[in-house]
Amino acid sequence: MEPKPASLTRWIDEYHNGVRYGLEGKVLFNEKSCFQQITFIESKRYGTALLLDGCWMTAELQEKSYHECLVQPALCSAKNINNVLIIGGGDGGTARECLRHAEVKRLDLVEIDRRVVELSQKYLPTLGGNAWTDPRLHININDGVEWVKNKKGASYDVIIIDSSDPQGPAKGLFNKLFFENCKRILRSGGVFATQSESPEAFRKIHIETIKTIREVFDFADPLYGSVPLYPSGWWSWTFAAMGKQFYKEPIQQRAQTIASQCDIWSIEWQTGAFKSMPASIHRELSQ
Ligand code: SPD
Repeated sequence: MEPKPASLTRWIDEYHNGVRYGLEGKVLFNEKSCFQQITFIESKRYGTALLLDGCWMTAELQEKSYHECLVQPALCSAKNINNVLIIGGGDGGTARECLRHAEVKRLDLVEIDRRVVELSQKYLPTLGGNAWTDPRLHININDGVEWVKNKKGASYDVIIIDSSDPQGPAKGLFNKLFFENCKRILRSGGVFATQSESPEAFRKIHIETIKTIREVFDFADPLYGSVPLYPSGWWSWTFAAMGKQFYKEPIQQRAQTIASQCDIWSIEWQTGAFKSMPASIHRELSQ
């Protein structure tokens, strides 16, 4: 194959704590929205990828290692999944995973930055796929913190927080008041899910997030997986519920219809991922 001219491709990196995480590629689009710097790149290894404020969010050829792990433990285990809420998730990947379930009747997606939705539809169309035209999807360009604050109680069966790191527009999605409002609007038998950062690269935030969610819900547990694009490549998602750990008991029939088309998620994978908490984090959470 002919080598590409050097001017077209270069290393594009996220810098974090003295380490850089990069892809070889070229910038397709770059814009400063009202909220953040939005960049799409074309990479050799993972196809089109999105950065917000210089941090990797997703890439078309590895997004499933994030979106399946955030969505399926919750959607396969909540008592009902009629009404689902996503906060963030403007690239559409989380919505697509939710709408694979025929039982979902309504999906509210609340994204603060309209441009992330518009540009993801243009540059990353495979992420949202058919979700963008699914009549069950209702896109609300709004602040997720305000949305959960203003919502009446018992509104959703599943609440999913698909945020960026806790700075800029996502800062308010990691605090106790926000989690309390999520609990207030979650129906009985419901499951709350959030991305909870890396146990290595964002260790302090990771531990604080789990501790705070545990102060609010009866049960909260992280599961661990791998998202090669993100700092350290080692990532976590935390699930919470009232009454019992619904998220640890997937409903077989629901799970079976989904699992055959998953890249990562399966009941077996999930069981192992919930058991893979690093020993030192286990000790710290027990203090
Ligand atoms: N450090 C990056 C964390 C980003 C998690 N959310 C990604 C959004 C993908 N839908």
